[in-house]
Formats: sequence, C-alpha cells, structure tokens
Amino acid sequence: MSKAKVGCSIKDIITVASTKDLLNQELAKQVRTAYNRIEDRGVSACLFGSGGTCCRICNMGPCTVIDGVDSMIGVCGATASTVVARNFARIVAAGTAAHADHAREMVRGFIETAKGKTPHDIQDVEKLHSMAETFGVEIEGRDKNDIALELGEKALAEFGQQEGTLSMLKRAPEKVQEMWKEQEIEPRGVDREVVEMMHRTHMGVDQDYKNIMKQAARCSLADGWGASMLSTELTDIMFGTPVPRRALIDLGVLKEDQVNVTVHGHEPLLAESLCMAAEDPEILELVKKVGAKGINLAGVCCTGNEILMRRGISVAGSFINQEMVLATGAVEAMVVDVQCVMQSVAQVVKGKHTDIITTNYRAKMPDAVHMQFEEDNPLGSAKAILSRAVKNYKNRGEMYIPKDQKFDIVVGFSHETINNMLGGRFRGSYRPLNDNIINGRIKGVGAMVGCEHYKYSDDVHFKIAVELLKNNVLVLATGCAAQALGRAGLMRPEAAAKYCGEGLAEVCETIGMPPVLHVGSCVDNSRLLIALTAMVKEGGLGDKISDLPACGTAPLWMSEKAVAIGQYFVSSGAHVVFQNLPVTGSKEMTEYLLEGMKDDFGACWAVSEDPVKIAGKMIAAIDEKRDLLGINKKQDRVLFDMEMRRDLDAGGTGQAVTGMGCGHK
Ligand code: SF4
Ligand code: MSK
Repeated sequence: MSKAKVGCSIKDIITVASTKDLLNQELAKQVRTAYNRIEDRGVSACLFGSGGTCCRICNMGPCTVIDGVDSMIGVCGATASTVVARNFARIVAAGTAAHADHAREMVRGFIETAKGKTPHDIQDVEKLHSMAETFGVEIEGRDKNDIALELGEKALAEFGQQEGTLSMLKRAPEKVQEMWKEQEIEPRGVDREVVEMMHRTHMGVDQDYKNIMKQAARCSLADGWGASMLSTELTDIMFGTPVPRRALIDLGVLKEDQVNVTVHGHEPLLAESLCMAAEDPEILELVKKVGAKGINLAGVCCTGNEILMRRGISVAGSFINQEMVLATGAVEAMVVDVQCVMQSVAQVVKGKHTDIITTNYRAKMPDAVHMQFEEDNPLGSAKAILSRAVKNYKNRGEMYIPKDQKFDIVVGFSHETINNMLGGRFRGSYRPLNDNIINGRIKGVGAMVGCEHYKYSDDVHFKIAVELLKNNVLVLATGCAAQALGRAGLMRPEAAAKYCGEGLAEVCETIGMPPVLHVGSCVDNSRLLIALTAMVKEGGLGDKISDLPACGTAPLWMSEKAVAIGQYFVSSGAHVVFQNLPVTGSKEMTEYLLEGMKDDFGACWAVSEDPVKIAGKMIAAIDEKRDLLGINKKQDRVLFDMEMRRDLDAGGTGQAVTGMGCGHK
C-alpha cells in the first residue's frame, strides 16, 4: 500500500479529489500544511517510540529498552514488557480522560438545561425515561426536567464515585457483565480508573504487564460503557436522537456568497448554540449588512458529525481536511473547542481574513482569538462569536472552493434508527438483522471507526469497506472514518448495488438503506456497544458480544482516544484490527494483545498495514464466529418475493426508507 516515506512526494498518497484540486491552486501553495511537513521532516520515526520501548517516566532515564537484551533494560530494571505495557496503558488513560472530560461537560450542560438555564430542552423523553431506569430515578408523575435534574446529578456523581460499579454496566449482556466481574475489571468510578491507571504506571508501582493491562481494560470500560455512553445518551436526550437525514460532505459545501463558519472539535454544546444563533434575527441582520446572502455553518471532524447526525448540517471536512478547509480562503471563522484541532490551523490563516476562535479555557493556542463559551449564557456567547465572523466577510480576499466537490450522504443511524428501520417504528427490533445474519444474506457486521492521518494513502477506509461490502459485511461507521466513507460515496443507498455482495445488496435495497451506516462521532462508538448488545439480546447469535459475527477496525488511528476505544471493544468481547500498535518492542505484550487477551475477554487485537489484509482479518474473525455458531453454511440465494418484502415492510421498514428524505440541506 502507499505509505508516506520521509522525503517522498506526499502527493502519491492523496486520492481525495478536492484536496488534490485545492493543492494545485496558487492560493493553497502559499500555505504550509501537514502534507509539506511530512515531506520536509528529515528524520524517520524513532524505533523505540514506535515499538513502545522508550521510558521517560522517571529522571533516571529516559531509558530505551531492548527486549531480551540484559544490558538494555531500564536503569531501574524495568523490562520491555513493563515499559511497553505502561506506555500502552497511559495511552488508554489519556484517551479515556479525553472522552470523560467531554462527557462531564455534557452532563453539566444537561443539568443546566434541566434547570432551565440554557436555550436547550429535554427532547427525547423516551430515552430520558430509559436512562432514568438505568440510574434508578423515579419517573412516575414527575416533570421531565425534575427527572433530568436527578438523572444528571446521579450521572455526574459517577465520575468521582469511589466504590461500587458504574450504572451503565447493567446495559451490557449478562454474560459480559459476568466476565467483567470474574476478571475484576468492572469500573468503579470514571475518574478513579484514570487516576489509578496513571498511578500504577508511575515509577516503581505496577510492574507486571498483565496486571497493568487489566487496569487498562477497566479504564477503557469506564470510557466506553461509562463516559462515552453517558455523553451520547444525554446529548441525544437534550438535542434529539438522530434519525435518517440527507446531507452533503466535502469542501464544496462552502459557499462563495455566504459567511462560512466552520465548527471543529467535539463537544456539541457549542455547536448546537451556534446553530441556534445562526437563525437569530440580529445575526441575520448583520449578515445582510455585510452584503452576504446568508450564514453557512459547516462541520469539521467530530463536532461536524454531531450536528450532521442531529441537524443534517453539511460537513466541510474531516481531521485531515482541517487545513484544507482554511486554505480555501473562503472561511470567515473556524470555531474550535477541544480535541483533534491541529496547532497549524492558526498558521494556515496567517495573512488571511479568517479567525481561529478558541472557545474553551482548556484549549487555547497562540495566534488564535479566544472567546470563552460561557455555559450560563450559551446563546449570548454563540452570537458574539458569529458577529465577529460575519464582520470578517467584508475582508475576504482571494478564495478557491472546489465547487463540484460535495457528495450526498444519508446519515443518522443511531441504535434507535437501526432498530426502527429494521423492525418498524412500533415494534422496533434487531430480529431482521439477526435473521439475515443467520440465513447468510449478511455475513456479519464490521465497525469502521476512528481517525485519519498522513502516513498512508487517504483511501484506506474505502479499500477496506469495499472488501467488507463485497463479502456481505454490513459496515457501521463513526468519527472521521465515517466521513472518509461518506466522501467516497458509500453512504448513499445506490452504493449497495455497486459495492455489495448479492445478499447484503438485497437487504439494503429492500430496506432502502446505504451499505455503510453513519452512526456518529467518536464518542458515539458507544452506540456500537448498544447495537452489539441489542443483537445479543435479540437472540440466535449467542449470549455474549464475543459470540457475534462482528469485528471492528480503526485503520488510520491517530488519537489516543482511538486506542481507548479499541481496548473497550476488546474488553467487551469484540475483536478489533488496527494498522499498527506501539507494542512491537515487547514479545510478551505483543502476544498478549494479539492472542492472550482472547482468553481473558473473548476477543483480542490484530494488526495489519494493508487495507485488503485488514478487511481479510475482519472477515476471517467474522467467519470464525459463524463457524462456532454453526451458521456458516452456504445459503442458496433467495430472492425477496412479495411476501417477504411485505413482512419487512409490515413493521414500517418502507417508512423508514421514505423517511430518510428529511432534512436535506
Ligand atoms: Fe528508566 Fe525505569 Fe526510570 Fe523508566 S522508570 S525512565 S525504565 S529508570
Ligand atoms: S475527530 S478522534 S480524528 S475520529 Fe473525533 Fe476524528 Fe479521531 Fe479526532
């Protein structure tokens, strides 16, 4: 596969047409981007860093350790396995901390909303009641805001909880809960697991790689089933659970005659407030005054996914496009909060009219404008930010928008959408999915999640997805991976006929769904845990997540969050394939991650650099589960006759298809 080598031409690894087009323009040639920096970096990656064997956790080091070489252990005697495990576990802790801090902000916003102190509302009462049940909050005869307030306070308390277990764990299949108990990895409190992980990886504490990894597993579960799931669910309750919508993606969503404001980061409180402020008469008046035809909000990265899923707002670009979005010269402001914002964005806009506006005291950067998002005045903050952006419009100079580059996508596949789409609004069910997996029309489910980066060609996600679809594996996608697949045209119902094997194509065409379902942001990987749990509970595919013919990948992982996500999937029983892991410096750790974890959690990690091989490993893992379930027999092709279609449609499936037309922007 194409891989960026030091000193090679990075253009070899760019396949996204809008990026190619823009980089060929004089305007874009004036800015330095990650593509230039990759080309210019004069040193190759450190082998100790790549293999996880560089330890700098005490001042007797840094120590570079070589596995099996006695003279190359740490000054303190730490072996390669200990060093690699500590480094890996700290990645999991950092990823968990990022999701947890995001989740805490959402819970605090949820509480403020329940108190009536924000312009938001409790929108999904059904989900509110279900979450209340999980947290033991009484709902009978109570106002929705009362319930929400008690729920929010109980949820917030679980971040600092010291004893017991997190309430959300009860949502997992019983056998999975039993496994966690047996392995002693049930998280007690969200923050506690991160703190304990950092303590145990401090110099001279936990020096048994398996014991370190046990805490890494517990920490990751505090992320997936604790923080992330909490964030997703409370965000849905506040801003609405996603339903299918049509939208657009890629640089072409920017508009020449409008004020373009891009929102980048992760926490949707800011983005939702900006969406509301963009409709405010005062702002619209200001827009008119500067001679623009409107205000065009567009998403970047996971904030983009949040407002895409809930509002159908177009996405200008994913992680690797953040500099490209600005290089167009057409953006009046990029408003950012936390995570995945490259420091270079402030340099890309130097000399341009564009403002980079940081909004969170936790995330400032040099050369950006800081406008604190005030939690007790979200609309006021959002209006102040937009006013500044609108005023910039008059100063717009040279610009280039690759106009033809925008692609139709259908998004909004929350667990509830999948449930209703398959089983019908009134008797939502995963039965049709399970049945189609059992009868072989669908081989299994592949989750494609996580980030992108600049080391490999940017069509890796597409290549993996095409292999999976051809082999009748339904793809569920989140994060920047989802955006890459949307940009590649796989999130349109028509893609089913072009890319899927016969069985999957038939199911997609009958239901009218795309073969790749956009499930949300990186926090929303928790929706995948919910979907896997629903498949187990529906019956016929075993009684644990590890029994399911399902497998995940985050091929172009960049962020520490992706490793936390990978680990919580493995700790829950779902096999995952990554492109690489920083554990190769220890034979024991490599063997434990790639094999041994299976004995403990029923699933393990796998690695491969090549996209086709990644897909092959996922398919092999799915086939192995099908064999164990006894459902891997070759099925005769059965065409859906009218009666079968009626069966599917009786539950409202057809409605779900036609219902997908909403919200086209
Ligand atoms: Fe070196 Fe041990 Fe200190 Fe790590 S903890 S830097 S291996 S002496
Ligand atoms: S934004 S974590 S690059 S998915 Fe969630 Fe994208 Fe990965 Fe950031």
